[in-house]
Order: sequence, then structure tokens, then C-alpha cells
Amino acid sequence: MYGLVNRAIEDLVTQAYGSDVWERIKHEADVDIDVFVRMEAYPDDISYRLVAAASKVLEQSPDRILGDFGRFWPQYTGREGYGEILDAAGSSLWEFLFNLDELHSRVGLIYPNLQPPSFSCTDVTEQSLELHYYSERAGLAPMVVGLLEGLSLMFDTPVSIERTQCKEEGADHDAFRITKTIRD
Ligand code: 1MF
Repeated sequence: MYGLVNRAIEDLVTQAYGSDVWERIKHEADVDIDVFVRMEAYPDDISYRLVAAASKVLEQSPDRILGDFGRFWPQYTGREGYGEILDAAGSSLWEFLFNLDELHSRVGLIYPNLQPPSFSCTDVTEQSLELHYYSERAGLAPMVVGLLEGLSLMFDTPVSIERTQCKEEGADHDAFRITKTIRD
């Protein structure tokens, strides 16, 4: 994955726990890279090892780390100069979710080593939809839940998220039912 992803993990950890903890995580992950270059493609293995090491050092489940990363990603990429691409993808949560593949193909035009996941929406009503998630990468569904929570905040649209299909349990792909909730 592009260095931007590893940089986001670094920022997330450093903001919350400081750079000493980040150095410990890199050491635990056996990652000997001083500075991740945002536009360089790194082996996926490095990102997976960083998540596993963060889980160990911070004594939190890998799924929780992935969820935190997902929630962090929309604001992080917005800040790091991708705000325009994010803005162009939609002005409501539903519109944004419909346009995820287009967003990734735009990024992929500039960064040819991108291996984007693919998303589609079915059973769409004003109140809810089912989001289908297809990826060549394993185990990242908890990150997608975090991403949806981050987008929900970004669009000020509270939702509940229910996992309706799980690839690890034999389904063809992962899917989520997203339902708008009323604020109290
Ligand atoms: O292959 C990749 O390197 C890669 C990197 C990031 C592929 C996808 C992504 C983004 N994606 C991360 C989870 C991947 C899960 C999977 O592969 O199964 C999050 C996708 C996403 C989902 C829901 C809502 C919003 C999402 O992201 C919006 C987005 C997507 C991509 C970018 C920014 C916002 C992006 C921008 C520039 C990139 C890479 C990704 O590359 C750079 C970075 C710095 C300098 C130059 C290029």
C-alpha cells in the first residue's frame, strides 16, 4: 500500500501515544524504515505487521486498531491534500458511498500501483442501504466499519452498521447494512 497509509498509522499512534511508542511499534514489527514516502508503494505486509505490532504494544485488538485507523482516514486524507478528491466524491453520505469506485479510479490515474477495493450499493432507500465490499486484501472489514463511522461524522449523518456478509465465514464478499438513525 502507498506510504500514505503507513504515515496515517504513524500519525494516529504518535498523536495519541507519542513518538517513543511509535518507535517501539516499528521495532516490534521489525520495520526498519525511518520515513515512509507517501507516494511510494510498499509491500502490504509492512502495514499488516505494523497493525499487529500496535495491537501487541498498545494491548488492543487488531480489529480495534483497524477501526481507529478507518475513523481517522477521512480526516487524515482531507488534511493531507486529498480534500478536493473527497469533496468531488459527494456532498452526502449516500452519494459518497455510490461514488467510492470513481474516487479510487481517480486516485488510480495518478498512482498506478493503487490496488483499490471495490464497493457497490444495493437495496437503497432514503433510510438504509447495503454496501458490498470487494477486496484483494484479507481481514480489513473492521477498517471499513471504521471508515463508515468516520464518513458518518464527516457528513453529520448518524448511522448504525450491521455486518450482513462475512468473507471469513465463507461468504463471497463482505457486506454491511447501513441504516440512518435518529439523533436524540
Ligand atoms: O493500494 C493502495 O495503496 C491503497 C491505499 C489506500 C488502496 C486503498 C486505499 C484507501 N482505502 C484504505 C483501505 C483499503 C482496504 C482494502 O484494500 O481492502 C480506504 C478506501 C475508502 C473506503 C471508504 C471510504 C473512503 C475511502 O477512502 C477514500 C480515499 C481513498 C484513497 C486515497 C484517499 C482517500 C488515496 C489517495 C492517495 C494515495 C492513495 C490513496 O496515494 C498517494 C498518497 C500520497 C501521495 C501520492 C499518492
